[in-house]
This record gives sequence, structure tokens and C-alpha cells, in this order.
Amino acid sequence: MTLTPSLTKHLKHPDRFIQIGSEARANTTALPELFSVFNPSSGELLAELPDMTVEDVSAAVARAYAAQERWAGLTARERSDILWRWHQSIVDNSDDLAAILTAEMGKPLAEAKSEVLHAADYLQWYAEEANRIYGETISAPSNDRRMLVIKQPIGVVGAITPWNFPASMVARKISPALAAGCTVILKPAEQTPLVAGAIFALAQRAGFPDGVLNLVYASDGDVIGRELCSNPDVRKISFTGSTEVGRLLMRQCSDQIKRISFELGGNAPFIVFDDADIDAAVEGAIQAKFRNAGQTCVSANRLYVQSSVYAEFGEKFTERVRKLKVGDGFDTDVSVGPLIDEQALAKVERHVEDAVQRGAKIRCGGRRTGSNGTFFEPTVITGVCSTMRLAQEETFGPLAPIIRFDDPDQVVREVNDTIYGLAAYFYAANLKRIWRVAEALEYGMIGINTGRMSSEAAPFGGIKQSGIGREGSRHGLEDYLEMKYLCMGGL
Ligand code: TXE
Repeated sequence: MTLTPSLTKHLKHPDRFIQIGSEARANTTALPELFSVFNPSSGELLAELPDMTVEDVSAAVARAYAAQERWAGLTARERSDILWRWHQSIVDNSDDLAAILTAEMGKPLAEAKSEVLHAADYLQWYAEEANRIYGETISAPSNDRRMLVIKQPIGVVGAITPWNFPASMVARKISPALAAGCTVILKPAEQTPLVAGAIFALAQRAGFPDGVLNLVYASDGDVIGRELCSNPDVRKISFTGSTEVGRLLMRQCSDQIKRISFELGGNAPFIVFDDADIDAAVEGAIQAKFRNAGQTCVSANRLYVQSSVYAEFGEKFTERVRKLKVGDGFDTDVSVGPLIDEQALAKVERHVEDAVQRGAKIRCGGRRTGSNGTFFEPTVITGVCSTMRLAQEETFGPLAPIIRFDDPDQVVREVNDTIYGLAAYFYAANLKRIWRVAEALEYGMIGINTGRMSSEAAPFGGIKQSGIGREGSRHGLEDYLEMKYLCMGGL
């Protein structure tokens, strides 16, 4: 596999990452087909990788299966030590990892660096949590028996990650699995396999036994997904991506009643009540909407603002959005990078078009921009109603629609009226209102007076069609453990 100069020119130690893509192929002399990875800001070719086949995937599963007993047989402390070393090497190489991430995904370098460090935080958290896997004893109904619960690793895990957080999603899935004693096959998104490959290259130096971590790449996720779901040696699928692919994987896992953890699409509301601190709400909305160019599953997809503060919020927010600079993530003053590809750009354009045709007004932005790359102007649209496409579907782009409301009870009913239930945000001051609204919102995560809430210490995940299971915190570890009940009689 070849990393091109358009990637290596950004790296301090390209030699450390040159082996990306050379692992994990089946024993075969046939030369692999290659697939290409491009920089979305410039269209430049960054690398070519082997396009793996079903045979490669099943060989990776066999390696993971063979390594399972040995890995689970290490002490928790031994597993923890290896995770710590991996954590440290990610921190030590965070500049290069961030540069790879910005090159293949486009996000501003500062955001990429903070994502890489967030990935390292997951490894640190689960290196610690590996030592805290507890069972229970139960008071038995008769004195001649003792009853216990022990926790054991689920087994081989297939992890499928998306392109929007290609470093932290990898760490968020893999670190709890490894801490629990599971072995892993990771399939990163075809648009952004390089930072995952670089993180794996660092894992090789941390001392993982052979076969514990396996990386597979393909231009078509379906090839790998089918094999992971149908191979009986894979006990669990952990997936982050679209709800549509989540549904497909759920069907494919149903034959073997395979364990699943899914983090899928969202349609996050961001509500500003009349008692909110408006300046703080504007800043929160900027973060919740424009981080990663709006390409986050917790992105504020629709902003609801109460009538009495609608004009003030609209003016201040639009003013702030106008100041955001779009461009190549390697330019230090850029705050909004490109969209991942043409398809993503076309979806944002469709949403703007639909809203304008139905009477909404563009306050700023509204068009693609730049001569190269897939850039879209940060956009504010007002006069929006809940039935427009941009309020019904996840836009996944830098588009902020503002909807006006009068009745605080009605707005909660309105924002709950969606198939999704991942994240919601609201700004308010009255304590009674804060409790009531937080309890009434049908979402897995609620940001109250903040536009940012991801943390390795907290359970990340959604309800309804936004997913199953949680990642992060002690709950994320439980998702990779099976519970076994032991009953000892004749005592
Ligand atoms: O997702 P896909 P896409 C949402 C967001 C976005 C939309 C489409 O709304 O606009 O989904 O994005 C792998 N079997 N989210 O097309 O296709 C694929 O290779 C197995 C929200 O990128 O779901 C990649 O690794 N795997 C989300 C991963 O699934 C398959 C993040 C995600 O790709 C597969 C991304 C198959 N048949 C998109 N088909 C979030 N929750 O953050 C694809 N994949």
C-alpha cells in the first residue's frame, strides 16, 4: 500500500505509519484489488489500500477467535497495562494522527487533534475500568446453596465505524471490548481508513498478543458486514452509522441471535426557552450545530426558539454564523471544513431547496462554495416548520433551520414526534422547567445549557430508532460482558 506525498508531507514520522493496510490479509499470493482514499478539501489522492475479500475477513475472524482464550486469560491488570501503553503512544503521536485525520476527513486540524486526544481518553478510561469488572453474590433462598453472578467477555467482536469521527469511534468501540477481554475485528469507513490504520500501527508496539486486534478494509461495507454477521465465531456486532444500515445488520444478525450495539442516526432538537441566557444559547448552538461541519450524530438538526426571544436569538446567531470561516482544515483560521463527499453535499442542497420552495428564508449562506472540494456555506434558515425535510431528516451538514414556537408544552410534544431519540439540547433557567423538560424529552442524552456533552465517562447512545446499547462509562463495558449465574448446592 502506498501513502502519497500529499499525505506524508503533513507527518513528522511517516515511517511509523507506512505499514497501514499491510495487515490482515488471508494467506494468498494473489495481488489485491486496491481502493483509493481522497482528501475531501482538495480531491488529492492520499493512499491506496487493499480492497479485502470475504476470505480476508474470515481469516481475520479465525485469528481473533484463536486469540480469544489467551487474551481473556490474561489478568485484568495485564490487559490494562497494554491499553495504557497504547493510550500513551496515541498521545505521543497525536500531531501525526490529527494530520492524517484532517487529510482524509477534512475537519479543522484543531478539531482533529481534540478528537485524537478524546480517542486516547477512551483508552485511558477503559484501561482503568478493566480492573473494575465485578460480579455479585445473591442471598440464596435456602442455606444449603450459594448463588453468584460472574461476568465474562462476550467473545469475538466485529466493530464497524463511520467516517465522521474516524479516530474516537474506533477507540470508543475497541477499548471497552478489549478491557472486557474480547478480541476485535475492526472495519473503518471506506472514506477514512487511514487514521484507524495508523492507530492500529501504534497498537502493534503496545504489546497486544497476535490476533487480538484485526483490521479489515473494503470499498464496499456490505462485503465485510455480511461475513461478520454470518460467521458464528463473531459473537457481537458493534456498529455506528446510518439507521438504514443498522436495520440491515440487525436482520443479518437475527439468524444467530448475535449480540448488537448500535449507534445510529439522530434528529436532535435544540430548544431555546424564553428564560434562557440568549448569548450562552447562541454559543451552544454554534457548537452543537457547526462542529465537524454539522456531521455529527448529535448535531442540532433543528432549532426551536420561543417567540419572545426569537428575533434576538435569530439576529445574534446569524451574526455569529457569518463569522465562521469555511475551508481546508489545514488552514489554522478555518472553523468549518468540507462535507465528506458529493452525496453528502447534495443532501444539504436538497434540504435547502425543499425549505425555500415551501416558504422558508435563507438568512445567510445557502450554497456550495470553493472551487475544489465539497464545501457548503454555514447556513441559517428561518420561517421553517416541522414538516419540512430539513426538520424531518438528519441533514448532516452546516445547515441551521430555526422554528418559532409559543407553547412550551407543545414544543416538547413536537420535538418528540420523530423516529429518532439520540440527543436533545435545551436552554432555560427555571429549575422546575429544566427538570420537567429533561424528563419529558424522549432522547438518550440531554444537553441542558450546553452544546457539547460527549465524554468517555458518560453513557453515549440513543433510544427509539437511534440505537441499542451505550458506549462510554461503566455501562459501555457491560455491553461487552456476558452474565453467568452460578448456583452451588449441597453445602
Ligand atoms: O452511512 P453508512 P453513510 C448517517 C448520516 C449520514 C447517513 C449516511 O445521516 O448522512 O447516515 O452516511 C458501513 N454492511 N450517519 O452512507 O452507510 C460503512 O462502510 C456493513 C450517522 O456514510 O451507514 C461505514 O463503515 N457495513 C452516523 C459505516 O457502515 C456497512 C455516522 C457507516 O456507513 C454496510 C455516519 C453494510 N451493508 C452516518 N453499508 C452517526 N451515528 O454518527 C455501509 N457500511
